[in-house]
Amino acid sequence: MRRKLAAGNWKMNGLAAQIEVLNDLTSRHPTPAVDVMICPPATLVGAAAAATAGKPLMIGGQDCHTAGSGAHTGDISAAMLADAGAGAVILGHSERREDHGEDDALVAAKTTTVQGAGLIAVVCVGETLAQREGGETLDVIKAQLTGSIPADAAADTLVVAYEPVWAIGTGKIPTLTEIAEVHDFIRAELTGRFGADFADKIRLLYGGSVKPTNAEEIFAVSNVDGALVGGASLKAEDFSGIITALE
Ligand code: G2H
Repeated sequence: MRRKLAAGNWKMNGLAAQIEVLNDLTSRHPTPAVDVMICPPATLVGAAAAATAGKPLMIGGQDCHTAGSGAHTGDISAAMLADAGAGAVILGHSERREDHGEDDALVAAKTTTVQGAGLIAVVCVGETLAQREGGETLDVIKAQLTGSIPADAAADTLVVAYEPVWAIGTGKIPTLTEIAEVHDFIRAELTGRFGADFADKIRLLYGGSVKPTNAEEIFAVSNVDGALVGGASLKAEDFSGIITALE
């Protein structure tokens, strides 16, 4: 069975004092029944890994370069994140796709790099509001999955996050039926492309305005194996409620 995963994405939030949230979380959940991950900004990855060493809370990055090292000013490699103590990297988040023009081919290349560095790749897909209203959701998801997950992807280090762009940070979420439709579709697509053994291992996270108050109903949806949480991962009390709802 797939172990559930509560993943927090701090985005571009958090100075040194934010590490206290990790201490609070590990105190509240010394032996969580689900996997717990926090992806702080790159500046805090080392401190976050040090604060959670030996504790059941994985630290992840929010992006990385395709190359292992080299002349790429301002970038960070998967090997550097691993060296700092990260165990995973979020890839292809819609904010990266929008702010930095990341396309599926780049996300696929990053997925290969991240898995090659021994880290978990959390690959994000999701439709815009215009695409949903135009009835294109499943076509968009299919294209993003096909383009962003390389043919030689490893099942053991792959997580897929469905994040409808219009639900991110807006307080709006799709209906539970809509979430089920997309998650079932993603599982079926992975099965069709990689086979059932592969697809059954992949945790499918829902992301977009997940809060302690809506987590339980979202986690009851078919093929939802956890959540990728932005705003509600910044406070220990909120994220703790989401972990508890998943347990
Ligand atoms: C979606 C999510 C975290 P939020 O981006 O990845 O953010 O929970 O704030 O909508």
